[in-house]
Amino acid sequence: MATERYNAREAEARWQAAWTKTKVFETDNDDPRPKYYVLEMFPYPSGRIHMGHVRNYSMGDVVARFKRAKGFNVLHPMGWDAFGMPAENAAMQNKVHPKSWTYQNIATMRGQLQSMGLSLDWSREFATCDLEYYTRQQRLFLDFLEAGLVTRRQSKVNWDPVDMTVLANEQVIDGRGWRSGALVEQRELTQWFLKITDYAEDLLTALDGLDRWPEKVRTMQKNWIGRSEGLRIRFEIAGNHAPAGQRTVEVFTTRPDTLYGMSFLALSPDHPVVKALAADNPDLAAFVDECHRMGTSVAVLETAEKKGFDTGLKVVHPFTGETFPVYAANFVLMDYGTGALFGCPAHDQRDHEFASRYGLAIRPVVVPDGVDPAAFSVADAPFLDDGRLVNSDFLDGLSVPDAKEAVARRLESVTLDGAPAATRQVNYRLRDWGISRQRYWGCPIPIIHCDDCGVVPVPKADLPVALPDDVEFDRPGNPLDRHPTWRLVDCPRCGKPARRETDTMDTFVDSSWYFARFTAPDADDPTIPAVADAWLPVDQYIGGIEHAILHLLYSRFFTRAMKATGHVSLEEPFRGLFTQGMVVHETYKAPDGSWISPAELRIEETEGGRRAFRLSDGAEVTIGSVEKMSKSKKNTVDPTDIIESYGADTARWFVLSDSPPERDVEWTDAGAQGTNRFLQRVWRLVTEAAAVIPPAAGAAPRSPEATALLKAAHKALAAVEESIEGLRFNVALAKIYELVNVLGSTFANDKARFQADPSFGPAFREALGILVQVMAPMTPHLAEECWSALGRDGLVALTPWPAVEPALLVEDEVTLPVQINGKKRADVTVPRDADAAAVEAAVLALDAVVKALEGKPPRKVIVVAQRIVNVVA
Ligand code: ANZ
Ligand code: ZN
Repeated sequence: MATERYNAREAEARWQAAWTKTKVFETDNDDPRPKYYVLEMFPYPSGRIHMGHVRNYSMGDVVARFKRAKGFNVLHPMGWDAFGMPAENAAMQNKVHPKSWTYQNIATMRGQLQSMGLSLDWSREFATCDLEYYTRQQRLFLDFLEAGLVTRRQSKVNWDPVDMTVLANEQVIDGRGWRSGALVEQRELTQWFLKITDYAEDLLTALDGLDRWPEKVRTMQKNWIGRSEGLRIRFEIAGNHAPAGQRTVEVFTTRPDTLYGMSFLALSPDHPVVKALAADNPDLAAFVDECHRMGTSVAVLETAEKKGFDTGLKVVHPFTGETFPVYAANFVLMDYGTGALFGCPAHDQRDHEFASRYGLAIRPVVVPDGVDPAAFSVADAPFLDDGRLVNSDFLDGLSVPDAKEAVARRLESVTLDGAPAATRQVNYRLRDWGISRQRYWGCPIPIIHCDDCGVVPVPKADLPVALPDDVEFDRPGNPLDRHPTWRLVDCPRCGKPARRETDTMDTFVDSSWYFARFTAPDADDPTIPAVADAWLPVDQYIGGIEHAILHLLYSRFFTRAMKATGHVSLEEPFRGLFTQGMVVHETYKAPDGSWISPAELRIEETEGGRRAFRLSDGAEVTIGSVEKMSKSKKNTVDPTDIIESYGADTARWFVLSDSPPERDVEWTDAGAQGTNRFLQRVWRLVTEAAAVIPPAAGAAPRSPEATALLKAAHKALAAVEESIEGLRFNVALAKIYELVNVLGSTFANDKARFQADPSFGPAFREALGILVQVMAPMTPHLAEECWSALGRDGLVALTPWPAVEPALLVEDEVTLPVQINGKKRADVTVPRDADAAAVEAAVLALDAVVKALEGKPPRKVIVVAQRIVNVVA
C-alpha cells in the first residue's frame, strides 16, 4: 500500500498552530506538580538565528519535552539579551534607530525560533531593553546601593582621542580605536562598581557544591577569582630621598621564600611614590605617559616588553641590610596587591625578562631537590618549581612552604616605623565589577548629580529613568551626553537644577538576573520572592563555553546580592550547567583566495575524493578545513533554508546526532539528507503498519515473537530515558535508530504473523507508540503526525512518558563461552534457567564441539553455571 510522503512544511506549521492554540507550553506558577526549570542562554538579537542557536535550543527543548512527559511542571522560557553596542553601530552606519533595529531583529528571530517548534512559554517573553524590564533593574541597583554593594570611584578607560569616545576593550585593536585608528589613551573616569569582591571567598568555596557543573568551568572560575595567600612586606627607603610622608614601600608577594634572591623593587606607574617623584622629574613623567598609552589590561601586560625607569630611590633588605634599586615598571598593576613588588629574577618570568634587560643580578635561591646548587643555572630561564632553599642564610635547606612560613614569622616580629614589617594577606585576582558604560543603548544608571548634594539616587517613586527616543547618532560618543534636555532634572533632595548620570549599565547586568525575572515576568517588583524561590535554581542551564567565566560569575554574584536585598533567598542560580559544542562546517576557497559559501558551489564525489566547483563559472574551489561556522569564512548555513528544505525536525535531529553534545558537530548536506530520509522511513513504517495491523481483539497471551518485539521497544525506551537524563542525546538517537531497524525488518519479514498471532498486532502497535514517544522530544512535529496516524488520542506533547515494563528488560537467555581442552572455541546461548544437563546437551550439539570430538564421547563436560563451559576431549 502506498502512503504519502511526510510533508514537513505543511505538518510542522499545523502542529505549531495546534500547540499555540491549546497553550500547551504555557506554565502555571500554581501547578502543584514538582517543578523543573530548563533554560538556554537567551540570544542577542543580532538579526538572524544561526546553527549554534539551533543546537543550543534543540538540546533545551529535548530536556523540556522529556521532563514534561515525565510529569514535571516545566518552565522553559525565552527572551532577548537586547541592549548593547551592535545596535548603536547599526545606528551610526545605517541610520536606523537602535530601538527599531533591535525590535525588528527580535521579530525576525522570534519567527525563526517558532518555526523550530520549540516548546517555549512565549507568554513570559521579554527583552532586556523593554522599559518594563530595565526599570526593575534600576530598582535592583538602588537596593544594592542602599545595601552597600555599589561604589563609585576613579578608574581607567580606553579613550579614543579622535572619536572623543570611550571604547570597550574589544574595540581596541592593536592599541588603536576600531573606527578612527587613533592611538588609544588611558583616561581616568569616575565610574560605578558592583562590589563582587565582597563575595570573592564565597564565590570560590561555593564552587565545590556545584557538582552538576563541568569541572572545566569550575576551574576557569576558580582561576578567575584567583585566590592567593601571600605576605605584604614593607621595605624601608634608604637615605632621605623618600617623597614626603613615604618612608616605606609596601609590596605584595606570594613568594616570600625568595626574599634573598631579590635584586630590585618595582612600582606601578600609577603608584603614589612614582606620582610624587614624577612631579619634578620630566623623564619619569614621560615614561609614565608612555605606559598609559600602552594600556594596562592584563593581556597587554603579559605580552608587552618589560620596561622600567630607575627612580634613583633605593630600598633596604630587611634581613641583610643590602640596598636595591627602585624602578617604575610597566608590568606592575596598580589595582593588584599594593601596586608594588620585589623582583626575584631567578624565580619569576617577568622579573627574569626585566633583569636581563637592565643588567640586574639573577641569583637562584631555590634549586630542585638533589641538584648541586653550584651546577644549577638560571641564566636562560627562571626556575619556577618547588625545591630546596639555598643562598638564603637561615632558610637554607628548607622546602618552599617552610621557607615562606619562616620568612613570614620573622618579618612579623621585625618592627619598622612602629608596626610589623610584614602582614599576611589573602589576595584575589577578582576585581570589582565596573558597570559604567558611556553609551546610549543600555539601562540608565538611576543617579542624579547635584552641585550641592553630590551624588543623589533617583527616588524609587520617580522610576523609570527611561531612555529618550530622540537621539542623534551622527557623531561618535554617547548621545545621552549631548541630548538637549534629557540630562536636565531637578535635584530630588534640594530641588535645584541638577544633571542625570548619562552612563548606562554594562549589558552583563541585564543577563545577571533574567532567569529570576522569567519566574514572574509581570510582577511589579523585580521578583515575587516566593515564586522565584520556588522555581530557582534553574535545574538545567545550557549555553556556550564562552560564557563560562563572566556571565556565570556575575549571575552567581547577582543572586547573592538579590538575596541580601530580599529579592530571592538562594545563592546559586544554576544547579546543572551544560556547555555545548559548536556547529562546524567545511570551508571553501576560490582560486583567488576568497572564501566561498556552501550555497555558491556544488560538490562532486569522485573516485579520488570530493571536489568542489563554483556554480557561477565552474571554477574549481579548494575544500578547506572544518571550522566553526562564521560569517567571515562564509561557511555558514542558514537555519531557515534548512527548515524550508527539510523541516525543523530534520535540523533538530541532525544537530543532536553523531557527536556528543559537548563536542563540535559537523554540519554536512549529505548528513541532513540522510536524516531526512530516516525520518521519512519512520513515517512510512508507522503509516504502513497502522494500515495493516488488525484492531486488537481481546487480550491474548504474548507469543515469543510479540515478547521479543516488546523487549526491543522497552529496552530502547529505558536507554533513551537514561541518555536524555544524562544529556547524552547522541546516544539516545543511536538507540532509536536501532529500534527503527528492528521494527522495520520485523514489519517487512513477518507481516503474516498479524493474522496468525493475536498478540502480535497489539505488541507491534505498542512498540510503535513507544517509538513515537521517544522520538517526540527530538522530532516533535513528526511525532504528533505519527501519533494521530496511529489513531492515538490527544497530543503526544501532553502524553505521559511510557512506563518501562521491568520484566521486559530482563535478559532470559545467557551466552556462555565454551572451551575445548582449555581453549575458547565457541559460544553457546541457552535459556537463563537451563539446568546443567540442558546446557551440556546444547554444547555437545555445537559444530565446533562435534568436530573436536571426532565422533568420540567427551571425557568430561564441566558446566560453571552462568559463567563458562569446559569440554575435555
Ligand atoms: C616576589 C616574587 C618572587 C614573586 C618570585 C613571584 C615569584 P599571584 O600569585 O598571581 O597572586 N605582583 C605583586 N603585585 C603585583 C602587581 N601589582 N602587578 C604585577 N605583579 C604583581 O601573583 C603574585 C606575585 O605577582 C607576587 O609575588 C609578585 O611577585 C607579583 F620568585 O613577589 B612575587
Ligand atoms: Zn541637591
